[in-house]
Parts: sequence; C-alpha cells; structure tokens
Amino acid sequence: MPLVTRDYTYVPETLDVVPGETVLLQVINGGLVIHEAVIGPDRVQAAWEAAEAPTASTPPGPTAVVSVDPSLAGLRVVVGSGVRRDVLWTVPLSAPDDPGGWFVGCHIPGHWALGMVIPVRFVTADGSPLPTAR
Ligand SMILES: [Cu+2]
Repeated sequence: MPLVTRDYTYVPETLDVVPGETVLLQVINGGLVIHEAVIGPDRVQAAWEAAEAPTASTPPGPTAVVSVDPSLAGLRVVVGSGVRRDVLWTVPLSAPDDPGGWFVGCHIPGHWALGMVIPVRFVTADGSPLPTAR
C-alpha cells in the first residue's frame, strides 16, 4: 500500500487499514525535504513531536538520532527526498479501541504545525468503516 509524503501533506488523505492485517507499507517521499510517517494514536504523535523538537536547531547533515519510550514508539518510517522505504507492518487488533483515533503524522520540526497529519481509518477487509472508540 503506497503512502506518498509531499511538502507538507500525505497522499492519500486517509490511510485505510484492516486491524490484525499485515500490510506492506511503501512510503515514498515525493517532496524536496526529509519527511516521516509516524503511525499511532495521539500519545504516540505527542511523544515524537516532543522528541524531535530539539533537533530543529541542529546544522544540516544526517538526521539526528532521536527516540521515545518503546511503549509510545508506534511505527515510524523516515524517508529522505526521492526515497522509497518498504515496511511490513501488522496493524494492532486493538487499534480501533484507542479513544481519539489514530493518525499518520510527520514530526520533522515544523511539519506537524504545517498540517502534515492525516487520519487512519480502520476498515473491514471489504472496506467498510469499523466502529471506533471516539
Ligand atoms: Cu515532514
């Protein structure tokens, strides 16, 4: 399943996934700057936003190594401009139970503030929306 990052959004506008299913996520950076796809609920997005904020003032060069508590890591795929990274990911069965829903977000400093976030939509195998906790 392709997920394209742009400056500063994602294509498609929602990521439809089936809980429990293992998907081959193809993250393609069609933008001019580095981006990432962090997939998880609010607490995961907040953890990466906080972890990456201090890297805003680092000089150009390799991306600074950042980390968060493993329980808040979610799935994070960092892709340089023009790069494609393929990741096998099993969507947690419990994901639709998270109040507030799940998102795909970019926490390269400034990108979240520019609106680089889309919702994850949980669906059945035939594409019907699943009930969520929200
Ligand atoms: Cu970005």
